[in-house]
Amino acid sequence: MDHRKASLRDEEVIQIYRTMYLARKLDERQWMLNRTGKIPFVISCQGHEAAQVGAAWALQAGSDAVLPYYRDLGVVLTLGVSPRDIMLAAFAKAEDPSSGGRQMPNHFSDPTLNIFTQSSPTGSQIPHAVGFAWAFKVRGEQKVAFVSFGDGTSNQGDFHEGLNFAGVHRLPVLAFVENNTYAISVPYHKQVASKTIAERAQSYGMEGVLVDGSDPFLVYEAVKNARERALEGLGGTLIEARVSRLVPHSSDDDDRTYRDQKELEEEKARDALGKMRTYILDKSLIDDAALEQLEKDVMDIVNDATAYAERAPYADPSTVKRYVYAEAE
Ligand SMILES: Cc1ncc(C[n+]2csc(CCOP(=O)(O)OP(=O)(O)O)c2C)c(N)n1
Repeated sequence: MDHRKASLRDEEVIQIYRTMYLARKLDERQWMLNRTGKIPFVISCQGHEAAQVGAAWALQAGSDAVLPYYRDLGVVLTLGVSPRDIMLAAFAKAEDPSSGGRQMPNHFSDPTLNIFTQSSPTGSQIPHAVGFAWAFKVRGEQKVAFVSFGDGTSNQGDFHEGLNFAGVHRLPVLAFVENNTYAISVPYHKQVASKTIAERAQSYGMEGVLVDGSDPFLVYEAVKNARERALEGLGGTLIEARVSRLVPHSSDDDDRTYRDQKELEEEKARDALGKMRTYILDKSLIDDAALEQLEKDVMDIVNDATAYAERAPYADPSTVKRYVYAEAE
């Protein structure tokens, strides 16, 4: 889709590409750090960036409640989480703002940006988001709750209970499914009988929208429209973005045991990040030299975040009980 059809300015398109590129490079760096034994775990955004940045571009940072899931590096970077904060969590250092180095990486949280952490059981963030939306409605606040998750998670009880409640009460919830067609090793056709996840919205009395998650402008438009409907009191939307998972489920997984590598190579050839790079050059939104400089600047940021987090101190062992037990005043 042409970005002008989505009323996006040229400069915004460059920023969207930059954020997608930053997410990819931070993610790749984490795999290198994991394979060299420096960080314990990686769970990737690779292949989801276009959908994530496009979706978050339509949100009001610091006002809307955002309950992302572990792949949503592109969402949280768009909303203002810094690369240093991402790396501090990856290295489990004391200064990590999401948990002081205690939580698994990618359980993103930043209360100053209204980003609230998910719990590790997948889908538990959905009823939490519905609760936020209910509060917004009761208080008459012009805000929405955005919650994201994967296709496998749309089979959890929390999904059905949360969306049913949101539908009954016409709550301003944007439920965003990043459908990469795998739940670890289980392919879509073995977990969902319907053709799409979006069509499940009908049974909750909500709008359902299916969108190509490799096109950030389409995703932006879908989320923006859904947000406007929600603010008009017309209820929530279930948005399904079709994306690709370009790497194994996590750094503890070997996808060669269950995934057709030819299919994976085909998905890599259609990588949304490469498509976006071609788009901004073809539309002359940037020239080769400026794009090279932009990418070099991003790598400097990734290097800075890595060095900063690696040098940062671990939490003091005497604080081990902090955030687990209430502390005496
Ligand atoms: C309730 C629950 N069951 C199982 C798990 C283990 N688990 C972690 S991620 C995951 C797959 C989720 O797949 P999906 O929702 O499609 O998201 P994706 O990782 O593919 O983006 C599973 C089964 C969990 N964390 N919580």
